[in-house]
Amino acid sequence: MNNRRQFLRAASGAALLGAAAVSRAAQGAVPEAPLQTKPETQGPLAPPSGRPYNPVVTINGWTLPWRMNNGWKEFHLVAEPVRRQIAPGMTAHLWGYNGQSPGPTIECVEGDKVRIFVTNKLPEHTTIHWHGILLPNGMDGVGGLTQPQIPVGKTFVYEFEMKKSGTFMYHPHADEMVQMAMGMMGFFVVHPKNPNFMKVDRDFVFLINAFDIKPGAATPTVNTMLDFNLWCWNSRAFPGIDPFVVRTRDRVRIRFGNLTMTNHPIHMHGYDFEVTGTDGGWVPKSARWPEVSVDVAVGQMRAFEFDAIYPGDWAIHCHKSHHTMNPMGHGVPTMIGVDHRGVAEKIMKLVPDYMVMGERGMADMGEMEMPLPDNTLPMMTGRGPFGPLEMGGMFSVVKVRDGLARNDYKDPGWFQHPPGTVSREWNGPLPPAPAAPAAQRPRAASTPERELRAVKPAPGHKH
Ligand SMILES: [Cu+2]
Repeated sequence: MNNRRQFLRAASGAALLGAAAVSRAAQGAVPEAPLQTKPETQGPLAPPSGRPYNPVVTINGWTLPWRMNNGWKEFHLVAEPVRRQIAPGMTAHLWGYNGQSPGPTIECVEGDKVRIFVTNKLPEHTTIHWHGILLPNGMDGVGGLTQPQIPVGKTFVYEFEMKKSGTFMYHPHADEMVQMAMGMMGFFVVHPKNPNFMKVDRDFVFLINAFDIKPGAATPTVNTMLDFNLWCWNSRAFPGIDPFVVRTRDRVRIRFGNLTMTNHPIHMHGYDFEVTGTDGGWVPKSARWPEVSVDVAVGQMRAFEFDAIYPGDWAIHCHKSHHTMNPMGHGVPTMIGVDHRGVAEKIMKLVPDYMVMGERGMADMGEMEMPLPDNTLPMMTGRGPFGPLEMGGMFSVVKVRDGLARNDYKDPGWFQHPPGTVSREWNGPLPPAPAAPAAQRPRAASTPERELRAVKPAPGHKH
């Protein structure tokens, strides 16, 4: 983690040019704004001061350090252009906070008095709205409605007391569509005052975001309304999304918020779970029901919990299948069942590299080495212990393992299956095909009309 002294020096240099980011007096009062540029999951930040709590782990992200100042917990966010590796092989030019999109997770405790400095290093004005947090109206961060916009180069301060614990987020309420389409958002967790309330052993958080970055480009198309092509968790797409590493028998919570323009049914394999929280608060026990998928609508947050009693590599993904794909290839026509060998031969005489795609489905693309434009992810990619995964976008793995240390979030590698527990090819005799019960045999009424017409009347039959 680098510190921000360099930036503050640069800012005071800029003051000479009449574009002061922070006034000299304010500079003395503003805490450092730590910077993070590594895309890997940074692990929990144990609270060095203030009330005790059980920290969260931000998937491919980090938690913003703070300082205590006369009973106030002080944070410093810097809104700025950033470079974010979406997955190895592709880096996007986004806007974010403190070196990354999304910005750092802010963690504090119910009852805390929080002061957040926001410095605007974007090329346009901004604000921050604290989504779901109960606060004075003037701290709500809606540019033009509850405050003036934060001009380029200026620092504003937000101050409020945490009235309740829960799962929240922050994002601009300024140039709405552009700033979120560029990646400006962050997670905000308020821990309960009693660390034993809703206590879990592992608590993961991430934001769901989407970009429209044309193959070969690096900057999102910001005026896109629905047709996004990069489906991300914390501005990362598979295989760039780190695994959720869990110790067998841990109580686990996974929390996420949706800042895309469509809903995402988040599905986890191997377990059932209960939704225990939303951005509105904790769900009482009597109001929970079991699920294996939970849909998260636009602008919503969900937290679910389970006891990790089944070791394994359990997929976790959005259940919209085009959300587990990367950009390339969606413009390809469906060729399943089309025999175009003759056509391909003719075209290959004209275009030597011509490649026929998709006549048996698209699975071959998981393995194919296709020429891609620079800075572009393959549509389906990633390898597992049994071959190509044929995935992209919103996909990761919950890795439940015996014998991990309490705070060990290192990737433990692939699951070692107990002998005889993996699906395998069957080489023995097949059971005879069962006869359909009489009730299920096709009746004349269900025979397609075309076939009915083809049936010739029996000799001597009269209409
Ligand atoms: Cu989705």
